Amino acid sequence: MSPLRVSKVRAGHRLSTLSRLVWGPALLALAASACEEPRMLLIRTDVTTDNRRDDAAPPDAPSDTGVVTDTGVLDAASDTGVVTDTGVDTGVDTGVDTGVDTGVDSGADAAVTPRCTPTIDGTINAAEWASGLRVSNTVLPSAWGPNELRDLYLCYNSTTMFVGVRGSVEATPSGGGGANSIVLYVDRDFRGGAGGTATGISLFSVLNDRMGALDSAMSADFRPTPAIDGFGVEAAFGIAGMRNLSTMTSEETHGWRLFWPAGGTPDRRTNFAYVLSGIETRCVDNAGTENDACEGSISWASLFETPTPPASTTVAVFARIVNAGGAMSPNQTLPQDDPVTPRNVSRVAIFSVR
Ligand SMILES: [Ca+2]
Ligand SMILES: [Ca+2]
Repeated sequence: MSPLRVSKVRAGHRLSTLSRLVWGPALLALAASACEEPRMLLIRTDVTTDNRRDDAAPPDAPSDTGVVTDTGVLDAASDTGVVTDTGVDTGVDTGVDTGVDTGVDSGADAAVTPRCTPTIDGTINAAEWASGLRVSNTVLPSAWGPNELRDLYLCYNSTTMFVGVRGSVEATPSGGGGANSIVLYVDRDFRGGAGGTATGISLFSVLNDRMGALDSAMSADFRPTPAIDGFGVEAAFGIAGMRNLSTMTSEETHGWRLFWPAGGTPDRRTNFAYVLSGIETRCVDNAGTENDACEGSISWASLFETPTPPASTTVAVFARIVNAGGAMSPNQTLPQDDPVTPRNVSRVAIFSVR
């Protein structure tokens, strides 16, 4: 048998049968509605699962939590905006670091911190030296009056060291001979600085320059005691014979000398080097009164003979009166030492330069 042919015949048959099945109940329902109460409520009771649509609402809440993802996106956008701030920060940091580092380094390397800058005019005013170091002898009267050695002042600023000596010496001693001198020896780097090696003259007998009144006086054989460990002088300041004086260079009877470095040609130990620039020497002769004084200055560059002297050092100084030729000294000394043996040096005035 052919399925196709059988199917066509049966389809036509079933369609006519289905039509009778549909229309049959519809005619019965119309008849029932006209005669009875509707019974719709019983039919709908079977679909109770419809009530769960209300219960489905709470699970939506977790979905809302999922919106956090949107927050993440917003953060990403904000972060992008902050990139602008990063640019600004970079600029500020670079500017500040560069400026501060350069400034601090330059300042620290440049020079020492000034203490005071007295007026170098031969008149010592306590106020102009107030920030410096004052070293006085006691009330010990001079065994060589009117030759007197009263006070020693020391100070400095960033470029220059200053010395002041209140006292006087005879230009023509009553006992005959040449002028007496005030001499002040300078150790520019006491103990060679931190961890350094002491330099300069510690054995004074090697100082022997007999050309000129002041040089001859400075050739005095002083004897620093071993207790002053690391003391060695490189320079000296002085005047032979008190008088009014104002000069910015060194000459035979006054000014600054260098003894160091030794061993050159000529050797500074026997031919003291005159310091010719960066200095001042000013003295006022007040006829033997207590206002007799000399003030002097020397630049750090001239004292160390370098364009850029050390930024810090320790300077040690002592002063004496000596006769012509430097063989003898009176009892008054600065700092005041043992008055019985003024040729020995057991005390020096020390000041730190920073
Ligand atoms: Ca002065
Ligand atoms: Ca020295």
